[in-house]
Amino acid sequence: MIRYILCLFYIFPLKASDQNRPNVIIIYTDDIGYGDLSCYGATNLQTKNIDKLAAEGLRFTQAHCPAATCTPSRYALLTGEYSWRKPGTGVARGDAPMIITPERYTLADMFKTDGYTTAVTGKWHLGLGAKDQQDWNGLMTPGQRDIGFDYSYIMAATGDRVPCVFMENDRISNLVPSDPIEVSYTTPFEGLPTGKNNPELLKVHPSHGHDQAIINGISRIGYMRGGNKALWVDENIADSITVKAVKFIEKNHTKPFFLLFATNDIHVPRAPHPRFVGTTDMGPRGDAIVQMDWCVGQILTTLDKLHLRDNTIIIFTSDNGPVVDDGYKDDAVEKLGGHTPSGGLRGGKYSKFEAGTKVPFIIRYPGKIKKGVSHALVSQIDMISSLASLLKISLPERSAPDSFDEWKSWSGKNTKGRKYVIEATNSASLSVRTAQWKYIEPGSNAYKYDKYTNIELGNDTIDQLYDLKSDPGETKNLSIERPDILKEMTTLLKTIKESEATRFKEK
Ligand code: NG6
Ligand code: CA
Repeated sequence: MIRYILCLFYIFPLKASDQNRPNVIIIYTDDIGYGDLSCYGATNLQTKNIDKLAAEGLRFTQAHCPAATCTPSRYALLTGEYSWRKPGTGVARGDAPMIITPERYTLADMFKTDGYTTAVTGKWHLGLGAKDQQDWNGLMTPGQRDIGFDYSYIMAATGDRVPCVFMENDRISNLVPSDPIEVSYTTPFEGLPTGKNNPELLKVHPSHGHDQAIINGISRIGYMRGGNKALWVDENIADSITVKAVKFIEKNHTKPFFLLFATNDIHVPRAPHPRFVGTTDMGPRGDAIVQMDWCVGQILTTLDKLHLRDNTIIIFTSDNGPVVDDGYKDDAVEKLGGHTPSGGLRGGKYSKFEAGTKVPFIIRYPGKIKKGVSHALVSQIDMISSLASLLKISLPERSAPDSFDEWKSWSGKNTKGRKYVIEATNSASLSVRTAQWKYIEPGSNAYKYDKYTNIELGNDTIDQLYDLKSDPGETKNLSIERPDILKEMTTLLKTIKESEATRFKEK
């Protein structure tokens, strides 16, 4: 008998701390700007669940995502490597192959190898399957389960890109074999209407792009045919991914779990469920924010119900800064009504200015981290190393090359944070900021404003240097006046760019 028990311990070694290891939930929202939530100053709408999270946790005022668009931010979040070191991490098409390859160590691997059960639900947008070998009607590998997730229920790319289907554990959910799906980003399918040719079929019209396949009366980027039973209903996306997240928590609540809950809100097309329509005076963009807040509420309620509140770390943040008109005529501009999505920062999504990457960031870990507000400079690039440090996990050699252990800042013990944060966009030139200074590298200025959204991109042929302490809106370029600081910042950026890694010394 004793031998049998010892044997069991050998097969399932229990960590001394097993019972106490916290669950971790990252709520990764889409296109939520620094000023979009009431706990960050918005007054035209109320985000009561996120406000509760902020009141019970630590709310950061100087937090950054790694890049000003989705795919590169998500790449950096999951790998701990800056996206600009890795070509091919720009905004991915809906039929892009998997960008993070299986041999790569990821945030999910970190949890999984430490005995956590891991899941991702919601927006993916990091590619799927192998190049030129994608099988939309079969098993799509490599997928999330090859990079450390035990369970996945995802949208392949974005709401505005085909295929408009959910994938559960690497297969299209609800696909009927007699109605296979086909996807193309180059050629329309003969006989099928498009947004361009059949605007009369649309319930929302594009303002730019988004005029290809029509699904649910909304035209998208890319063409698709078939898979009719599997198509998502836009108004139900938030419910679908939340239900799957809640089920995952309920099913796995007796052992430590990690959940990446990646909302579709508030990316375009914004089509909130009818019960949220009109909850703000701001049209679909405002209503989508309230819907996203409701999703957060569902997660909080589930934790309370299962008595997991105290032993679960929740990190709430966004993948990039805000955009108002991102391609559909959805009244977002007309009904803004004085709301400032960027919270007064310059630029927005796509931009090198602060609104591109400075985002809401809230951590709740009841009783374990300080409640209140932190002005420490933090970045999502540090997710892997900071959580590894908290959980006492040693990272494999040469993994997460740019991710620092900032748990002391994330838990409120260190009020300064990182020495610097790198901000990336879709262009080659980068920005670096410290607590006080922001430097934007010169590059092409062919586009001062994004040609679709009219967002100021921060592109220029000259050096830009701003004093964020006295000039958070980046209005006065001090590159000529302060050659000393300019030198410091250019040297810092050069060193980081020339190295292969910042966490460890490359060999
Ligand atoms: C742009 C799309 C925009 C959005 C963005 C990706 C056009 C004209 N614009 O190319 O609508 O989909 O890509 O957003 O097609 S992200 O948040 O996923 O990075
Ligand atoms: Ca985004």
